[in-house]
Amino acid sequence: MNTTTKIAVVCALIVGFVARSLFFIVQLQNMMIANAALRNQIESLEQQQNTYRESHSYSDTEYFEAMFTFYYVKPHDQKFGVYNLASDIEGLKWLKPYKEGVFDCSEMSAYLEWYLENEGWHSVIVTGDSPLGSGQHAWLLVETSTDHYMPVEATSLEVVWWENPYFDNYFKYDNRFDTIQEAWTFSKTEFDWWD
Ligand SMILES: [Ca+2]
Repeated sequence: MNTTTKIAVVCALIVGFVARSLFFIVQLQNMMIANAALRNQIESLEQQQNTYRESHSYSDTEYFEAMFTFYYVKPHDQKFGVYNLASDIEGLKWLKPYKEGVFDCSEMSAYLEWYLENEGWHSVIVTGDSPLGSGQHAWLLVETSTDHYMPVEATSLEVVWWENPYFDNYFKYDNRFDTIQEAWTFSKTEFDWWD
């Protein structure tokens, strides 16, 4: 290899090295630009998230949907029959004691409504003057044949039978709640048996 050729080779190597270095510098710059853009995007998303958190308050509907999504897990078939109902209630006992204002007729009714619904009984919570004339009360009406209901006393876990002298009074009430959502909308503290 003569001198001229050697110089040409060295020059070619130098040019190649410089070109490659320039390529890496450009690539590095591009990466840095992309990185900065990504960081800006993350910051912007974080700001959006913070703004959403600060400004967003859940509506009752959203809260209900989240809270009660799995509250009712009903069997496919509805149960009927007064004696079947009595049989399903028989043997149930309250493990939590009755406590006025904490776990009383309204919480017990709400709990029993939940239990019976999930056992296949269409049940509604009703409230009003006590059928026995002793102040305010809550109890259940359970559909035992189509559009016919039997009263159930949640506090004593008993069906109220036809011969009960106050039987008719059990169908006189002020409020009727088909679901816990309805009851909870009416009062946040009366029917919250889980709290
Ligand atoms: Ca119900």
